[in-house]
Amino acid sequence: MQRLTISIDDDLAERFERWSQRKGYDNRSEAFRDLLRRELGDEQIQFDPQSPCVATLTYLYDHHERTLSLRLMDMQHDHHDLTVSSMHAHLEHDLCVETVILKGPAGAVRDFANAVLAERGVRQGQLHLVPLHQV
Ligand code: NI
Repeated sequence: MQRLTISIDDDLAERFERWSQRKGYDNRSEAFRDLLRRELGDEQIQFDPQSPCVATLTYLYDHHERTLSLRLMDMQHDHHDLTVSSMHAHLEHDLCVETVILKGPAGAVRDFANAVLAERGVRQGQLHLVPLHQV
């Protein structure tokens, strides 16, 4: 463990203090370490396509779009190496929500998510990537 001494503006220090309180940290060092981990992890999965990650992909789709649910399932089978699990709920009469847990290299996970979201009948969706191995 290394000890870092940093100087920051008063305003920034106050914002950091308020942020860490809102987030429930009772230790500024742990709050700062988590900020640093998140930034470094985000940077890693953004710029290194081989970087291992887990992810959730959540999307809404039209239940009445013919063959869409079959196509989505085919895509998951074709990428069974990335697809850990999926959950489906019948949200409204015409609307389904699906969340897929993915695990693999960030680039492949992102490509799979983009392909799913680009399918006709898939409405808005979002991919949340979390770096898998970090200090
Ligand atoms: Ni459904």
